Amino acid sequence: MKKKVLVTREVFDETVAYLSQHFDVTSNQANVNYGRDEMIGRMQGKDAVVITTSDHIDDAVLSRCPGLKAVCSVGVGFNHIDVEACTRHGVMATHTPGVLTDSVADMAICLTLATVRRLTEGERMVRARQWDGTHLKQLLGHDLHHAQVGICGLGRIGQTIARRLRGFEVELLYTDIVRADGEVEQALGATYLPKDELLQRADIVILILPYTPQTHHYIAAAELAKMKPSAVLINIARGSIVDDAALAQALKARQIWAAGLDVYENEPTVNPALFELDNVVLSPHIASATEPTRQAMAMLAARNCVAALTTGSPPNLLNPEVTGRA
Ligand code: 8YV
Repeated sequence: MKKKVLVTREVFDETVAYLSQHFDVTSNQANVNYGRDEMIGRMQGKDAVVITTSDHIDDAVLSRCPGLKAVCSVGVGFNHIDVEACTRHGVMATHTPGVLTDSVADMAICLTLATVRRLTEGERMVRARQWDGTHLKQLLGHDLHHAQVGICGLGRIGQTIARRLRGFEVELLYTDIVRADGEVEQALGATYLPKDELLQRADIVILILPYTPQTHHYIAAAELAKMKPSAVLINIARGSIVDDAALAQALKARQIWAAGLDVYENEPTVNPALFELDNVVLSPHIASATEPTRQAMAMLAARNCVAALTTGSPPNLLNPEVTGRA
């Protein structure tokens, strides 16, 4: 009997074809947005499920899917999976690190430039046919080159962003729960600062750290108050790392100069206060959204799934303490 696998969201045909070589696959190429109960219903009787960051896997879901052996997420972030609950239920949990690092780093630079150079404001003005020609003081922005840029989270993606920024001759600052090795700091030309000092000094603050109970509202009213009035905040990590309401207030009051967001507290719902503001760039969680990268992410998740249900020791396993019940 072929093992049964559910794919909860639309993936690439190649991904489904690859999985179908190994398993009896139920896919969702129509990309129907299953509600929670329907998703659980479809997961029942399956050996594994391939999910995205929009699917939440917790104890309640796992309790209703006793036969499940693996949860394979398409994405590097895993705050949508209760990994400890997976371990309690003997379910392997995997993610797809590495394959998206470069695309997400590119997007960090893209969002930073779009924000400091007010690109979307200008684009809106042109589209609204309100552009009446070039003026010397029109849409004046800030420079990325030679700025003091502070990266919060110097993991794989944070370090790749740092390398990208070298071309802009920035002064590179960083903070993280764990200080990087001296060689890494030297290679990147990055100066470690405690969080508050970084917030006080940076012209541009880029958030690229994992979302955990410890990083919930890592940036809230108190932190925004420490930042320069000319500062720019870029969030390319997870929405709830920033208190959106406090950010909207700080932007409205020009307590900080601008922000660029690719993620939001209650995605896809966006705090309506942000819509009223010109000094915020709003992108719809597309940091890894390039054809080759999303293809690679989907295939890596599929390979994790095949390994989980065959060898019981998939690469990219978030809970190695779970021995595979292949
Ligand atoms: C998602 C992401 O994968 O990888 C992550 O953690 O947030 C994105 O790349 C994407 O939203 C699809 O799930």
